Amino acid sequence: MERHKELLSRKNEAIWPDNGIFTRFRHPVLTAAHAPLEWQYDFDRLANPFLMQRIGINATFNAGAIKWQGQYLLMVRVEGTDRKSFFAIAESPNGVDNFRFRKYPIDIPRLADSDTNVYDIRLTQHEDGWIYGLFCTERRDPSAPQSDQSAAIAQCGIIRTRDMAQWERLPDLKTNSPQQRNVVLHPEFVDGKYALYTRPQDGFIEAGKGGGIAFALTERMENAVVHDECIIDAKQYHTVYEAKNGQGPAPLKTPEGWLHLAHGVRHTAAGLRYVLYLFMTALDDVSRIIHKPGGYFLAPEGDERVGDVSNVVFCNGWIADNDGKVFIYYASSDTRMHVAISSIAQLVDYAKNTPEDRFFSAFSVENIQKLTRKNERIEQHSGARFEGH
Ligand code: M1P
Repeated sequence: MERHKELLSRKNEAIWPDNGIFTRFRHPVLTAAHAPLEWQYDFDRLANPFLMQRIGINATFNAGAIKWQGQYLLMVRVEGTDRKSFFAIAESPNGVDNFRFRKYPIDIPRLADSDTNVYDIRLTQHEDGWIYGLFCTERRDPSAPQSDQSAAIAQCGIIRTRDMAQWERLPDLKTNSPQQRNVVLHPEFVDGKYALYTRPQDGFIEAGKGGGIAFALTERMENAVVHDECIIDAKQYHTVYEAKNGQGPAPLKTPEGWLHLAHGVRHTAAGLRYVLYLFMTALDDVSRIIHKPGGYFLAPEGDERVGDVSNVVFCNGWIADNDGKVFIYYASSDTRMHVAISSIAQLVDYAKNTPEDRFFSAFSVENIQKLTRKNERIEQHSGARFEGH
């Protein structure tokens, strides 16, 4: 208990120098070891003479995020040793350390067709007054033969709340896609409708022909139905999102457009590699991309590279403070949660001024030549080597 208390109150520290785009922090903000001991141990001496762990927590990752009553709230995907994920809220006063789980995990109301597993919630404070949580609900594929015990169907589950305590379950989103993950609700109405980013996919793992981040509209969130999904950001050969991609958290509004964080997946000899990338859409058309830097924004580094599913970073929660600071909550390797801090000004600058991917090595060389020549001119002009930096 003493060690647990120490871990929960450990101060986090920024890692310097950073890359000018965001600042990473020394320690993960949440790990399996942060889970309340009351969830894991029976403290009745007679019933548990060995002080044996009765329920194991395997990982805490892929958290939705929201600023709520002055606290930084993460709605965390907690995975038990039984492989089942559930959601639990952890709160911090400063967003970088001292996260503490609420006493009980969230009891998501069940539908008639129970979810086998729930994960990766995206929280959206919508202008209709509700806070929505869109998450992945997974069930065994009913058409799979008995011999296949891993075929699953993923779809989008929907809950909503007004107080981050009581949750109402709505029917799952209906789309024409056989599988659906990474569905995110846009915070504002578009043409009087609810706007969604979806990720239609053919198989449970493979995006197939439906691959890409899509945009779709639904008249209502109660019995939400989407008829058309229009791909706005397709997977593409020899990019960091060549195998599949998915919208991260709900986009952030800025005076120059909407900031989107997404994950991109590519194949490697060591398996799939997940990185984060960023793009912006127009204020007058949230489905039109106006800036898209080439390459990744954030990729797994150091210890982040290793975990239950190695070489993965995933983000489905960020918080923009009123002073423009942005807290990016990302998970590494399906195991633990981290924070990186940036700002609206930095992210917009990054989106507008990072060279786009022009899909050929020769163009990448051209970009480097252009920048180096520019720096040469600056150096000749000032006679000094970038002293201000
Ligand atoms: O294991 C990496 C990620 O794989 C899935 O993401 P996607 O749907 O884009 O393939 C999800 O299961 C996610 O939870 C997981 O982190």
